[in-house]
Amino acid sequence: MTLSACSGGDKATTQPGGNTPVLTTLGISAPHNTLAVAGTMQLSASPKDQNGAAISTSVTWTSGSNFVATVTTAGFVTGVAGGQAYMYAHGGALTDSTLVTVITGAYPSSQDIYMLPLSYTPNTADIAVGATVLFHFPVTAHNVFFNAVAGAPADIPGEVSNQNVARTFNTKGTFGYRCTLHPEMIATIVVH
Ligand SMILES: [Cu+2]
Repeated sequence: MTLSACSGGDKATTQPGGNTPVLTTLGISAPHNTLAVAGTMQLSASPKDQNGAAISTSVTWTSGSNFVATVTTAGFVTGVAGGQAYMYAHGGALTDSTLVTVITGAYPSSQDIYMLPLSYTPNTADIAVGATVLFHFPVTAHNVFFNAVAGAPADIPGEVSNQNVARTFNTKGTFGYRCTLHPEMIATIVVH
């Protein structure tokens, strides 16, 4: 008897390059770095293979410290007490984590954002509604565009350097912004 090449299911899981998809990253993300006590947020995962393609893998979550923040197996986080805790994602043979800070006081009413070298720092800032953010523009020119999201303050357009520009955030929400001069400069301000 001669075995002929199988034209069935095996080929469906093999890619043109001949490499079978292998779970390579869990692709976890969090909407905020910071939570208030009793604040909540949903963590997410988008598992990818070695080629960056989505791969179906069930991901479950655990908390590094239930005293600071709890998390359901589905990734729903609740702040419990002031401190920091890693939230761990488990999928296949992989584990990844994201650090959550739970604050006990009010969110800050002012925040400084720096732009050295080619990134906004801090990349995610949590502020109180009505807070003022001071953008520190260095020698290298940058700008700030809020992508026309309702409730965002006015953009800081053009090529801005060697000055500080303030913007006030009077609407609660999550406001992404970017520099049109440097596509890699993307950041977020969360107004609580
Ligand atoms: Cu820039």
